[in-house]
Amino acid sequence: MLQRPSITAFFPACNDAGTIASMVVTVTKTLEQLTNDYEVIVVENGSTDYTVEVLEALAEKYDRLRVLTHREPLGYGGALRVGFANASKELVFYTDGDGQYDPRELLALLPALNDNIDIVNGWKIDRSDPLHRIIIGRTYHHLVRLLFGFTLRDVDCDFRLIRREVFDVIDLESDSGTICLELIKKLQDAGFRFAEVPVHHYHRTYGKSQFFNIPRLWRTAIQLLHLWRKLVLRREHMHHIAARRAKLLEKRAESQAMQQA
Ligand SMILES: Nc1nc2c(ncn2[C@@H]2O[C@H](COP(=O)(O)OP(=O)(O)O)[C@@H](O)[C@H]2O)c(=O)[nH]1
Ligand SMILES: [Mg+2]
Repeated sequence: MLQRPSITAFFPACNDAGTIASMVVTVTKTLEQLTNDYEVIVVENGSTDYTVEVLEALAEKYDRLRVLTHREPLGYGGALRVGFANASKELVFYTDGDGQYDPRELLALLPALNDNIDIVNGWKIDRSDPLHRIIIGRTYHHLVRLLFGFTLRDVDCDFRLIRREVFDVIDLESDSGTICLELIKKLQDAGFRFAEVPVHHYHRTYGKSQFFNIPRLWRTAIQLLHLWRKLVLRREHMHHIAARRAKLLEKRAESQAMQQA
């Protein structure tokens, strides 16, 4: 396990007024147990409830909190990309702002991150969603596993700890929820190594899912096919990955040699 690493924690948030404050407070307390070099980021956009007011009040009290609000629609993928691009610490932890995961379980992710691991991915012990979502979720899981050749247990678990340097190797383009597939596929293809840790998943206590409506599901299906064509058939992302990964390994070897000297 890394000794007192520096950590960025971020949450995407859209209409999460009822949960975002407890997420920020809980993650701050958790990070304080792990390190004194941390920051918390909330990527907000499109909220029509009082999320923005809550975030403004929090930012006055928490000086490590950075609130990034965008006027233009980002989509879930766009919000994650903003989070990754603005993360400045060695490790990046993210989960959703809707309170369906418990940020304290970051304490379970960190010990799994050793020298041989680049990403610690959660897997949901028990999915707390309505039955029809669980059935559709399982079908989706098996379908994308087959289509993209995933080996992870739960690609769709938005509770992850990632070494920031992997973003020097892979670029992300998705605007929608398919970003998780893009992220895992590219990390897998770039040879990064995963550990998996069980995490709890809770029912929504506030607001409603941005994803789960028919037009959005339809759009997701189309985006999934596009992504498959790009990442599995064409594999264009592989062109730059090899060179960038070689550079990263060189950098790692150099810093290891420096530490030993
Ligand atoms: N900033 C931002 N956050 C989003 C967007 N879409 C979803 N989110 C946030 O991402 C999290 C997951 O979205 P949600 O609708 O709960 O997806 P579900 O949990 O799969 O039903 C929630 O905290 C949302 O507020 C978006 O377009 N922009
Ligand atoms: Mg959710």
